[in-house]
Amino acid sequence: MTTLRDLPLDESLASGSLLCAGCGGVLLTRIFEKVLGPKTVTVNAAGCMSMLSVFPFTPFRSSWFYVAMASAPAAAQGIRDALDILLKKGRVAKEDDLKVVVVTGDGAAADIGLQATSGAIHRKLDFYYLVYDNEGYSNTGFQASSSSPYGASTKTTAPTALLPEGTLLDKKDLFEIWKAHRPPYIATISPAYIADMMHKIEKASRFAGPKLFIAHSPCPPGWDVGSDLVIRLSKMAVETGVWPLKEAIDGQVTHSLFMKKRRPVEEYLKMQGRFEHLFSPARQESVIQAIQAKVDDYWKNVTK
Ligand SMILES: Cc1ncc(C[n+]2csc(CCOP(=O)(O)OP(=O)(O)O)c2C)c(N)n1
Ligand code: SF4
Ligand SMILES: [Mg+2]
Repeated sequence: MTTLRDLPLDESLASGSLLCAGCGGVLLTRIFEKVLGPKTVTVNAAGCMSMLSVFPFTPFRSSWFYVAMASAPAAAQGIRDALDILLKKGRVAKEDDLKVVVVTGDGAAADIGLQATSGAIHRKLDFYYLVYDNEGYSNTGFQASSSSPYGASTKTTAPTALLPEGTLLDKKDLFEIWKAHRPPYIATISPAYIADMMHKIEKASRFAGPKLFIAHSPCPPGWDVGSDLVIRLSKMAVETGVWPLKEAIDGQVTHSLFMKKRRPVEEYLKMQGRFEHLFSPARQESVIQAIQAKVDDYWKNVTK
């Protein structure tokens, strides 16, 4: 019998999942795994990506470890420590060593798992940390997370007559939170810029210690966007300046793409139903301008 494990990685991740067509998170996870190669152990915090492996099937070529939302970095520490002990005792050969990779959603990364993450970075744990940032609790019906952007409608911030704007809270800046811990490598990535992503993974692999990747990850049902528009939307996020592509090596930030001229953020917002209330039935000019101002404010100090 052919199982998903027998299929090449590409086919199995595309065909085997219970996940939605066009899921940005799946695309990112697939490429990430592919670039890192089979000698990895993936530690998966509860969320949509944990639906990829449903016993007895798994699309992963390598080991996969499912863990509670709050605890992925702690589990990664245990696995890294176990591998190091086995290597030291000669029970695992150096060439059989595994890269430890946390795959997590933004809810786990920015909310309930932040404490465990902070501890792991502080201890200089040698691991990769991939956040597929779909800006909400997608797996449970798209409630707001602290990574949901200002003005967005989610299950828990749906516009009402009293609060027509959607959420008025700003997206938590996970990049800066990580940077304050001084890890060797941090980057943002996008499914519309795969070469940039591959280049960054390769670069990160030269460093021992915590390595963060925050990925723009459109969620077609949560963001109310067509599955066929996901890559175009991710490109628009970069071209409007909403999603800066950057990296920080030992705290020094550089942008991989610096645009002299950015598109208006409105072009990005209008592609998604989660921002529809900003344009219909009446245009909420002050909210749209506030979103544009936040993006302009970010870029005004960027020189490299
Ligand atoms: C402590 C705890 N609370 C709630 C849940 C239910 N739960 C499972 S997945 C999930 C959403 C996680 O959001 P995120 O990390 O952003 O991943 P996504 O669902 O977006 O893939 C929730 C709330 C849980 N597993 N554990
Ligand atoms: S709900 Fe969103 S994040 Fe979850 S599988 Fe579907 S598209 Fe992906
Ligand atoms: Mg999420």
